[in-house]
Amino acid sequence: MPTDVPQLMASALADAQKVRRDVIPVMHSHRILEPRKLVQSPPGPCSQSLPPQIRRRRSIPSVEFHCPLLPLAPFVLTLCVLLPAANAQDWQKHSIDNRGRGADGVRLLDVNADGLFDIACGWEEAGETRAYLNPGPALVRTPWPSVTVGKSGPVEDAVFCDLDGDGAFDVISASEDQRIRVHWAPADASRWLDATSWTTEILPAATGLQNWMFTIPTQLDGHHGPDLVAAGKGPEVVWFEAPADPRNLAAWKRHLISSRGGWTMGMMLTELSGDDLPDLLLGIRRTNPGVRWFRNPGPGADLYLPWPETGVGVQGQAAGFVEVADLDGDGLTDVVVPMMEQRTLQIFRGLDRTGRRWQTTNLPLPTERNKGIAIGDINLDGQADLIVAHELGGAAWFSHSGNPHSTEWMRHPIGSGGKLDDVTLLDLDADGDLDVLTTDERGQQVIWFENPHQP
Ligand SMILES: [Ca+2]
Ligand SMILES: [Ca+2]
Ligand SMILES: [Ca+2]
Ligand SMILES: [Ca+2]
Repeated sequence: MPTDVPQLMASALADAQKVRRDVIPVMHSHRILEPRKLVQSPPGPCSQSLPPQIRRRRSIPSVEFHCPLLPLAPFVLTLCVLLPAANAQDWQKHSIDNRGRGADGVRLLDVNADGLFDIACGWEEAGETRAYLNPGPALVRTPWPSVTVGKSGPVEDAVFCDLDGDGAFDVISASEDQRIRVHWAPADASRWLDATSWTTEILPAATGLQNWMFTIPTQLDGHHGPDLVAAGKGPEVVWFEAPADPRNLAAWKRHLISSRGGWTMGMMLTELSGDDLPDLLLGIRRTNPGVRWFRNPGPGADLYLPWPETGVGVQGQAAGFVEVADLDGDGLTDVVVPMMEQRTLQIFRGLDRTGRRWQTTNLPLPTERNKGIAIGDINLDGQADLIVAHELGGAAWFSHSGNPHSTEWMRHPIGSGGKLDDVTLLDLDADGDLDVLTTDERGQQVIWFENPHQP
């Protein structure tokens, strides 16, 4: 019987993957995904590749999920609304991994089917990529069991996906040495936390084109295994088509989405054009800066054509990460983007289902270099709140007083210092409120802030 945490995790992982392989190979994807995202991304071993967005979106209108007292009476709702705003010192900071330098953003997926999101993280200065198994609420404040899955150069992004469909979740890293790497997980689940059992290979079709910032694994063409959408610090936005044998990385083919990319800060697949095909939304910092989306031209042969571009708001302004939600509950997607070189957070209200008409609100912020964004109900009042991470330190969340498309948002600091990346909201300690997961490249590295708004 295993006695320590890594052994327990490995044992649980082995059990979970045995179940997956023997009985229901892809059931874990469906269990975690919200139906809305399943529509956007066909089911497959990587279709839960956007868990932060799934979770955030799920969290917005679901008042009973975030405010358990709500069903009791409007009186209780009033109490929730009147709860005092939390102070920065109320948000306790915890470190998941403080060994090394340069933790640069997290991507989540439940890789061992225990219902808890696990983490992939690229360490840019250390030149390696690590994966973490969520130890559950009781141990979540201590360092998490982890494995270095491989060397990955000056890595900007790492994401889980079972790329070869063997039941073990692999990791794909995007790096500023003009390479995309696949870190193949051991098929033997009991060795998942053993670094020597992972192997790293380079995706030839990506090499030398430009520095890479992100990949999104997704089943794009409906053939073979999951494909990879990728963007970087250059004009090429592309997707890589998986061959019949995904392990044969030399056989992956590159297809152009657009030559109007740039220094990509934010990137997500989300349906914006009203045809149920996932479109690509980008926030670009330099080289063609701005917020824009590219319409998925598929299905069938049209998928291989360039994707038509639509600007969101005024172009030419340096954008940070991007996030979408139906902020006002009118059934239309809204887009929220922190601005890198302006003292604003831009809120774009979707005005129809074409993705072409947007109403812009510029929410004033204290400084420039606004970077990370997440949406969720932080204070459990049933209304969507925003959280913005600052590149030069600190994060704050914002609550509105009824109209999210006004500038009447109240700012609440969470912490200061460090160099933060994007932020992700999830209830890590299982106390009913959304905590804040992020990385601090210059501080305690992979960190989370504990939401003090306990129900
Ligand atoms: Ca898990
Ligand atoms: Ca695999
Ligand atoms: Ca709220
Ligand atoms: Ca919590």
